[in-house]
Amino acid sequence: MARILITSAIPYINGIKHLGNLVGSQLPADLYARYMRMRGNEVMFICATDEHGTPAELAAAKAGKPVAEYCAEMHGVQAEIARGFRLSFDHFGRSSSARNHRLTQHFARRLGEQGLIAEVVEKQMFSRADDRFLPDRYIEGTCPNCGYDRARGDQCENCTKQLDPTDLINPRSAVSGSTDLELRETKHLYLRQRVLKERLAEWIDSKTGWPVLTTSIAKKWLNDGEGLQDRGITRDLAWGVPAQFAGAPWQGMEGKVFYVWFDAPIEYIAGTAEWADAHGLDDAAWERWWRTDKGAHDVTYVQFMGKDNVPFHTLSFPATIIGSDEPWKLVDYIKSFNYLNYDGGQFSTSQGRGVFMDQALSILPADYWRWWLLSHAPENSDSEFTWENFQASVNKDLADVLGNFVSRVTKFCRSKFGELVPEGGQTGERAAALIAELETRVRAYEGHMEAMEVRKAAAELRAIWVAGNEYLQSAAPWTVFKEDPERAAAMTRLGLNLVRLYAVLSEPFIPDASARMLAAMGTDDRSWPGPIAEALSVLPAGHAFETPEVLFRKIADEEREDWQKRFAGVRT
Ligand code: B3M
Ligand code: ZN
Repeated sequence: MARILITSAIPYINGIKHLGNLVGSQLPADLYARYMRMRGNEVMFICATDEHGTPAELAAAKAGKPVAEYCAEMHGVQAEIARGFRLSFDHFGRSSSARNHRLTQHFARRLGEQGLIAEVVEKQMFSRADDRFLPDRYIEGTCPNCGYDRARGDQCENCTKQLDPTDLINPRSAVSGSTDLELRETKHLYLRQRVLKERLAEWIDSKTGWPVLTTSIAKKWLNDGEGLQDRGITRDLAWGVPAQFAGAPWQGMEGKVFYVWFDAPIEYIAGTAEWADAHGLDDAAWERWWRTDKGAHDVTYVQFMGKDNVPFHTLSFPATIIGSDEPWKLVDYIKSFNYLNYDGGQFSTSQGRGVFMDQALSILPADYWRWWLLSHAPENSDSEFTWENFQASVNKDLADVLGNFVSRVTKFCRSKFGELVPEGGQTGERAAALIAELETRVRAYEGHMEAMEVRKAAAELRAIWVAGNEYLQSAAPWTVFKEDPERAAAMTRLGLNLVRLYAVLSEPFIPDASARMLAAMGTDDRSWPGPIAEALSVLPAGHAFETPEVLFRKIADEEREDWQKRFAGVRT
């Protein structure tokens, strides 16, 4: 039994995530966590909401609520949707938790004590009307390059030119619209990443088995242009982890907080501590996952995230950990994803384009989405969601292949032998061939799951379902029954056992259907298959089962067209 720590990138608090966000981190992380648990490993699966930063403050202001209240509410909403998608977090924490405040300040203090924090005085735009400093993207004005009048302080959306706030003509606050702005001096803390460059490079070079998508991004940031830069880790904001605290090795940081990307990954650790607190456990319970001096030396730590998050996880967060000079667990493997596009364009939260998690669940149950998203995960390149493709996958893979198999076996048995696993003779050569095929396929499936090859695993699982269907089709117990009911009974017994085996193998992808299949088979034997012949004799003759209701329904053309229209525009 291995111990596996799994974290998913933590979604921002402001708003409900779209399906592209889901398939880029939380969902594949859940797939892996479920698989590892099914294999009998000890798993700790942590996610949380990422609650700090200007976007959270502004979203709260827009909702007319104090930011703490807004975050608490949205955390509840996101947690509920996560449950709806059956994301099996051991804990879904909050980066605004007391645990994260303490740990973030702890890391900052350690980094300061190691001489890795610099105090830098710089000039920033201050809005007198808003009584606050404005981050670059909250300053708007006219683009000096193309004349677009809503260019942001970091970039013009219209002509893509990179800008400084001082480049803008007629700059104004995006918060209030006020033009009463001035450059003011302010002090910030910088993490001296350049000092850590060699140690980071060495660490990344030691990760020979990492996906190219992960290492290429890391190396680009390490070596491109001027290479790794020191990074500002504080902001002039009210909402966040205070940068001035008892025991801090600096002064004069009142009214400032740590940058959201500094405290967000620390929440992986804090979230595990929150888990321990929630279960009334002591610190040792979470430290054995995170402190190599307290039991975490034998933990394998895997992170899941979209490609845009890779630099923060291959460089910034490791810089925090390594720089602390304490025995914290570093990530062992980073699984990163490309983007999922939506019907000829991009999913967009800011523009409300695409299907969002709550909307998806209002149309169809989680398993339908889980199956499509995972079997089309954007692993080696970006992939695209289209309604046609979604309909085809659901109807073919889930309804025609798996659902149909379960329904045929159980209905046939009920009509000829009743709802008890039938006794009977030998199954014959076809069954032997099926078992041999499954032996190979199940081992291949395990290999893909272990390697986090999500699409390959889905393809193998589908092939495993297809094999059962083809067996049933060619063995044709309904025909054999007329001549040799004993043999038809044996075939049916095999079929019913296949239903249980499919339930076990499919659990990580489609947990609800899996549970229904097991319930229908009247068993809670979820043991992972060793030799397939053995796994297919778990349900003995005389064992009672029930014929389940339709496992997966088909998507009709009219429905698809209706959804296509409904989700063509912009979410309001
Ligand atoms: N919230 C960005 C994102 O959701 C950010 C991830 C933090 S992971 C520590 O894409
Ligand atoms: Zn422009």
